Amino acid sequence: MKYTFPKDFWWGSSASGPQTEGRFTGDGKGENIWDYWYELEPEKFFDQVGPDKTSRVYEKYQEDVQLMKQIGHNSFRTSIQWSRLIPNGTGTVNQAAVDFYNHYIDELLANGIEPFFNLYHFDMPLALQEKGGWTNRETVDAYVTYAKTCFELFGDRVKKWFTHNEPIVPVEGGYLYQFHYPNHVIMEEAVAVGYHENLASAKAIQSYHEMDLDGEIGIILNLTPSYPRDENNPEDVKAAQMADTFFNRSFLDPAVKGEFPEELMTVIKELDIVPEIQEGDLAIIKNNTVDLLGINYYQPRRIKAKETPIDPSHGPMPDDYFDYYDMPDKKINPYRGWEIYEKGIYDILTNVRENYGNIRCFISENGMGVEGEERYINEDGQIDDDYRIEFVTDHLKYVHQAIQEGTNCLGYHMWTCMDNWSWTNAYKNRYGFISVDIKNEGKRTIKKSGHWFKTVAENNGFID
Ligand code: BGP
Repeated sequence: MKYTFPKDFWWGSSASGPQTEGRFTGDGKGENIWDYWYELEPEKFFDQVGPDKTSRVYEKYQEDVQLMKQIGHNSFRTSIQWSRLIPNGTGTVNQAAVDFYNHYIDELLANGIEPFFNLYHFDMPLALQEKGGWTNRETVDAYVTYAKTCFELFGDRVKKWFTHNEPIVPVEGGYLYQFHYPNHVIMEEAVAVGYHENLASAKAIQSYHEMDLDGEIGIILNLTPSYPRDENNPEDVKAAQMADTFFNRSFLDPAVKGEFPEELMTVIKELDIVPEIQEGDLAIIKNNTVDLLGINYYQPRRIKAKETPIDPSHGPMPDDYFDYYDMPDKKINPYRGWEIYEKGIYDILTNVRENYGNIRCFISENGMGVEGEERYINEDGQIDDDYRIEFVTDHLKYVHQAIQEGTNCLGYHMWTCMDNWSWTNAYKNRYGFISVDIKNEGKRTIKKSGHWFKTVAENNGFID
């Protein structure tokens, strides 16, 4: 069957500043929480590879843009590193960073690749984290100033902006489940972080629209769908709805509808952990919803009613309201430990169509991290990653189906272009269309999937 996508579909990939740029003498970048955590506990990072050693895009961006072009990209997303542009989070702008992002943007445009820029990808400047990071309302003001600086500097050429990538992840990682600095387990702080991220997003959207820059601004959310163990068991269904409320609707509802879910407000009121909501905040959130929604999808969330006792060693947690369900016989990516469930992407797109006004959206991340890919190197030195081609094909079929049914989905960006630094997993699992040999000055080689993606982009679809 032939799968053809809408005209001008965005074919490309996504990445982030902290995972790709690296640090270089004289680049003027300030410290962020990743630089700092790595200094404190390098052993927490796979093979002790830290954020300074990422894929060297800071010096290789020209070569990279050529490679993107070779694999058929018409668009590409990355993020500005706040701590590169404004090393202390507030105050002086780093001219070397302005030059770098200007050159990078110009290079993309000159090669027919539309730059999509995100403002925040898990990378809080250390100076602001020392004052509480997103738990502190002052960070919202600092972020809005940073956002406006970016719009002023680059908004003449960048026409697709995003306020956050996966803003639930700093909530989960930093304040509930200990996989981001500062590794607290305090739900009251987690709620404040989520609230301030939402408010910061709405305020940045407001500023962007006021500047009348002839582009659009959205947010990128990981809309991991929650499936109950048994659809006919009301307790399982309720538990799945709670997980959905905590992890998806806490950002999706304010971003698209301008309001927090009632179920979420009820729970945080019961727990007495409502953040400080100042006069006018809710009106700002209501009146400044997104123009465009980026959807990251990797895996589903399988949920059952709470069966295990609540852990008394800490205060309340979202998972006091549900348990994870280990579904037998699921398809799994063993390297990342994530279930592969292709239809999840269709379910998200359908939900967005039916319940979120069919807002303009696109798949902003989807992909498969595999360890030890060098064992698939063929005699020409290319990695034959047929599993990745299969993964993308199977997901694209469901994206196609959702579009046929009317979903306003405008593109597909794979995570990622070049293999990059995956936080504490560093370079363990590789996601790219292009391999990066970190032991050999970051040498790039296009994988089989990269060549395949070019044909998909050129044909605006594929036959299968
Ligand atoms: C997403 C993030 C990316 C990227 C990807 C892969 O959640 O937006 O930054 O890292 O996941 O996941 P991981 O790096 O955890 O393997």
